[in-house]
Amino acid sequence: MTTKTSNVLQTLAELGVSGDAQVPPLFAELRAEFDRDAAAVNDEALWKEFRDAWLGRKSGVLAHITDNWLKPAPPELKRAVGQALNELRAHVEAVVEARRAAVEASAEREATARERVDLSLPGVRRPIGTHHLIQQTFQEIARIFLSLGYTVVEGPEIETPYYNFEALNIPEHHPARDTMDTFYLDLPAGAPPRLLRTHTSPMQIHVMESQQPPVRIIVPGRVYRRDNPDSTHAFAFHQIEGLAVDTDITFCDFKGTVEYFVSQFFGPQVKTRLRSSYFPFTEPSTEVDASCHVCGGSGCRVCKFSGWIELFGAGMVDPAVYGFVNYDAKQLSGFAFGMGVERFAMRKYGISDIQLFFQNDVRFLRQFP
Ligand code: FA5
Repeated sequence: MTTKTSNVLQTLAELGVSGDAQVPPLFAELRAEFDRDAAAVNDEALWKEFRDAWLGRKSGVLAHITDNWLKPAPPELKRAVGQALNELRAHVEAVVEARRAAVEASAEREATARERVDLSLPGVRRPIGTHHLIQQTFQEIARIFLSLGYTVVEGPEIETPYYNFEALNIPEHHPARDTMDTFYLDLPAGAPPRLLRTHTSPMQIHVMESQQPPVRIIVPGRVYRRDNPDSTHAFAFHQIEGLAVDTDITFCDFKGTVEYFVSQFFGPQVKTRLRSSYFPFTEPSTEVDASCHVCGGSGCRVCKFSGWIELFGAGMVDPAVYGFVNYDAKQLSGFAFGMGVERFAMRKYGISDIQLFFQNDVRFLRQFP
């Protein structure tokens, strides 16, 4: 209670009021003070304080006036005090209610302003991942072969020695098995042996076993070898196998396909050459080289100053393989190839260490969005 309203704790006699002419100024002063208090109320806590100060049942200003001024007032003052008190009460109650509504409305306005969603603001950009460079390279190679009418098939990473070797014309003790040092699965004694495929070529057999020619497929997938990791070798890496078999496929078709693929992947300025090689499941076998896309063939660090870069192994399907899948070797011919995907990506993007593909260092990955 302020000093001014503290006079409501006194009786009229103590305040020296003896005639009804003195009553209205007394109430006018109170009302002015109330109006000043009301003007300062601007939040809910202040409003509650203000309401209790004026309307509180026991110690509110109006309760004190009733107890100290009205009740003990001499009969000649009672009417004037009663009437003035009623008027003041009506005013106080109306203003207290109006301030409540105003405070509530302004709190609501503030909350709405705080929670307002501005739809015109640009959204918060969340960083999203991208495909790994290996996946991107898969997709790029697949896109080229799909445009030539090939389809994509996938197969198991756990294989039998039959599919990984024998049916590909690599019998037991054949030296070609040594070049693909193999992870065998640790199985209970007596269980048929299983291995992690060392190349995607077993899918040639699966596909030819289940499908009649013409065949035009590519097979992307992960393969495993007991190779010591270094800058060009990993023990788990990726290959893309290709196989085309039909009644009239020639070495020229093979060469044309290779040239088209290489020029699409590396650019039209890149030339190809075929070098004689050996794989038990192709005859003749060849290694495909491309003119160095960095120096154009004049020699640089990337091509070890030879002007050529080795790309992949390939060849015409060896007729012995057709025997394993009941294809008629006299009627059919075809070619196959197997590419190392990491090595392709390394050549195309100038990456010097294959291990970078597997370390998941975002500083490396972010360079290939
Ligand atoms: C093969 O795996 C044959 N299956 C390819 C083939 C298929 C020939 C069809 C003929 C017909 P090779 O062992 O060369 O061939 O491996 C193919 C490619 O895999 C290599 O050119 C190389 O790019 C990649 N490669 C081989 N070993 C590794 C390794 N440890 N780490 C990364 N890439 C490798």
